[in-house]
Formats: sequence, structure tokens, C-alpha cells
Amino acid sequence: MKVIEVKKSVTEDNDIDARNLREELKSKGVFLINLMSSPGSGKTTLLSRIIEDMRDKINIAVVEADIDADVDAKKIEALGATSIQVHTDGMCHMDAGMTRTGLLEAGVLDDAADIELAFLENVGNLICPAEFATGAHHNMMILSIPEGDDKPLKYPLIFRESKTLVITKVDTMPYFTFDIDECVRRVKKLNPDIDIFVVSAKTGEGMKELCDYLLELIN
Ligand SMILES: Nc1nc2c(ncn2[C@@H]2O[C@H](COP(=O)(O)OP(=O)(O)O)[C@@H](O)[C@H]2O)c(=O)[nH]1
Ligand SMILES: [Mg+2]
Repeated sequence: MKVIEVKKSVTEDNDIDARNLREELKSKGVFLINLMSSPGSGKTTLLSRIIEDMRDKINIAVVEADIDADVDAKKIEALGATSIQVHTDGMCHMDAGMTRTGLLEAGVLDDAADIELAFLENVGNLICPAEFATGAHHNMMILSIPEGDDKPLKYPLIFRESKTLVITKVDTMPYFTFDIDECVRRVKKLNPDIDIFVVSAKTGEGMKELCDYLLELIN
């Protein structure tokens, strides 16, 4: 498994880079999802579960972005999926140039790659990742039950920028105060069109609905 260091892109217009990357990926038949959330909310665990549940249907690759360490990419690689660890040189988000470098180094952009669905696990943070286009076709975010149902009030931008919200760790509901209906109301007020799923990556609850949705997205 490769670990690469990427620096902030030197190009002036990240939005143009993002548009070019989206088009390049489309021409190669790769659908890229940018997965955002706070650290520890369950990104790597959710991706692992998605890979396990979908691997007999589609080929998945993951670009794991972090400030340091390579534990996440190792977990994904252990499941047999294409993965690469990208270190962000201290930056708390990925931009389109950094994402392209990760995909390129992972081999996702090779003509022979045959990857249909790629995920960028963005740096764990509810603020900066929402401010930068990555070149993904779809922004997905996670909010976990232990984080609390007030996060849409505190970090509205990421909820506005996401097309899908996955509320995860629903198995921990007995131990936390989290009003799912109230949370959904808060999120829909910011973003009426967002698709919301309630899952547990631990027990598998809600995963079939989420995986069916992902298959529909890429087709
Ligand atoms: N109970 C429970 N724990 C979970 C679930 N998903 C993730 N976790 C735990 O949450 C912690 C952080 O998960 P991780 O996937 O590394 O989060 P990341 O930092 O967002 O990638 C780990 O201890 C996971 O086992 C879940 O659905 N239910
Ligand atoms: Mg992770």
C-alpha cells in the first residue's frame, strides 16, 4: 500500500481543477464520492462495510486522506480494495489537485483500472473540507449519534454542501440523547433536497438501503 505526501495545489482556480477532474473521471467511468465528517465519526468503518457488502457487485477504490498515519488505508487494503494513503502536509482538507494526485498514484485513473466507484475519505473535520471542491461528483457526509443532533446548527455549510447525510452508530442510541427527527428537521431546513440514511456500520442496520442507493447513483 502506497503512502504519498501531497501539498496544496499551486494552481489558482481549484473550481476549474475540480471540474476538469470530474470530467476526466466521468470519461473513465469512475464515480467519485467525497466523504466528510468529524474525526472518529465512522468514515473508515462505514467504507469497510460498504466494500464488504458491495464487493461482489462493483470495484471500489478509496483515497484515504489524513495529516499523518496510514492505519485507515491499511484497513481498506486488508479488505482487498484498491487504496492509497495521502498525507496532507498539515492541511485540514483536500483540494482537487491533491485528490487527482491520490487517484493517479492509486492507479484509479489508469485505463486498465476498471474502478467504478471511488471514495475520498477526506480529513476528519466539519469545517474546512466543506469549503473546497475536490473533483468528486457527489458529497456525502456522516454524523454519528454520539456527536449530537445539534451539529447542523453549529456547522451549517457542510450540511448544505452534502447531497447525502448518513447518520451512523444508530446502535448507540440507548446511551446518548439524540433526537433523529429533530436532527432531520434541522438538516432539511438547511438543505431540503438532501438524502438521509440512518445506519449502523457495526450491526449492519440500514446498510442495504444505503448500498442500493449507491448502486443507483453510479448507474
Ligand atoms: N458502535 C458503533 N461504533 C462504530 C460504528 N462505526 C464506527 N464505529 C467506531 O467508531 C470509532 C471510529 O471509527 P472510524 O471508522 O475510525 O472513524 P473515522 O475517523 O471517521 O474514520 C471506531 O472505534 C469504530 O469501531 C457504528 O456504526 N457503531
Ligand atoms: Mg478514518
